[in-house]
Amino acid sequence: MKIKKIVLHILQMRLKAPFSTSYGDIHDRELLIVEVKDDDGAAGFGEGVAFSIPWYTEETVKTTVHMIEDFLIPILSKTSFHHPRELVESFRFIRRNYMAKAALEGAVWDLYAKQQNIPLSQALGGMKKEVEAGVSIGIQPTIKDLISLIEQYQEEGYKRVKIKIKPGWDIEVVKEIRKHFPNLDLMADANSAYTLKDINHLKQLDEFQLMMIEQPLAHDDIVDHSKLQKELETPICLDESICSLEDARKAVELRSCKIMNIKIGRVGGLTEAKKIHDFCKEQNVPVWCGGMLESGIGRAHNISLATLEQFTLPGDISSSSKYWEEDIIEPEISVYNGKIALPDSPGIGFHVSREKLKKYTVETKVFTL
Ligand code: OSB
Ligand code: MG
Repeated sequence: MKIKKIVLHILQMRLKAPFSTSYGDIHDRELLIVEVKDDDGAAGFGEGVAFSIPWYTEETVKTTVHMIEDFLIPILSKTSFHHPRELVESFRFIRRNYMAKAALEGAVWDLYAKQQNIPLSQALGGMKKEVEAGVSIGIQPTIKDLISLIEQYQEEGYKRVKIKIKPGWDIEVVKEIRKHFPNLDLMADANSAYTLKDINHLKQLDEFQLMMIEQPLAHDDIVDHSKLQKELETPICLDESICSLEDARKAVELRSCKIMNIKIGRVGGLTEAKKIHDFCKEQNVPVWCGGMLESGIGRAHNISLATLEQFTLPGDISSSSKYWEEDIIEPEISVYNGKIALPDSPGIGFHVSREKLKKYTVETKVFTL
């Protein structure tokens, strides 16, 4: 494959409503769209999922742009390769910076699938024609607000709900939700808000049949999670702690979790994500696809990945309208009866609207290779 030109589009998009987690509130989404072009003018798109602030992992929009511009593009310009899976090896001597690698690799995967004239899902080996949707609801001002949001999402067809929890917004909230929705597929994400000192507190969750508790302890921990899982009936799902196949192997070996959340950006791209998927399949660990408040481009990558077999649980994959007044892809992503149908056009399968891309762009950087 020969990449001729790379364009970095830095966008600023306002969320419909602030998204609140144990860390704080997000009102605006600064995001990076990577576009790669070949000799024939075909374009592939990827999305950088880092935030403006390094609260989730250490990366930010600025660090991803820096990494892509000063390290990854120079490598790409000197590398000859036939398949996007070869990029992991070329990028290996750059430590971590997974979201930067994933953004560029993702654009190359889309371009590759378009050159082959096949959907990205097929290029990855996915067989599903639709994927199960799920919704992630941020911390709300009151439990009443949360209950009415859950009702609203159920009306829209969502069958699985994830809520965000933190100390002071956990046991009572889950208890109240269970009263209203005894059979709802419900899970809770703590984004590292607890420590091992909270074992007895977290044990109170065991009576509410949660599908899982996501990342209760430190963002980089697998040892304490293993101790916690021994004490908890509720399955632990790891998110922040899993940044590579090696991390996944260690977490399974230590029994630090029973379920894994796979995010393309967090693990350095689709190639590594697929490796983690394959490993979890071998180990009988169910996986699901996480979300990062992406635009439709990132979401389209997530949908393609989730067509792989071991994605047996609904992911944080929701409609474009969950976060955006207007998405930058056409058609927008829609949920019908709790599912999202795979488009059948080549690559990510959605058309990127130049007009909308431009409308939200605050900065553009162009590189000719
Ligand atoms: O921990 O899964 C998370 C959003 C931003 C950063 C981290 C997380 C999330 C979500 C929302 O839970 C998932 C989504 O709908 O994109
Ligand atoms: Mg999470």
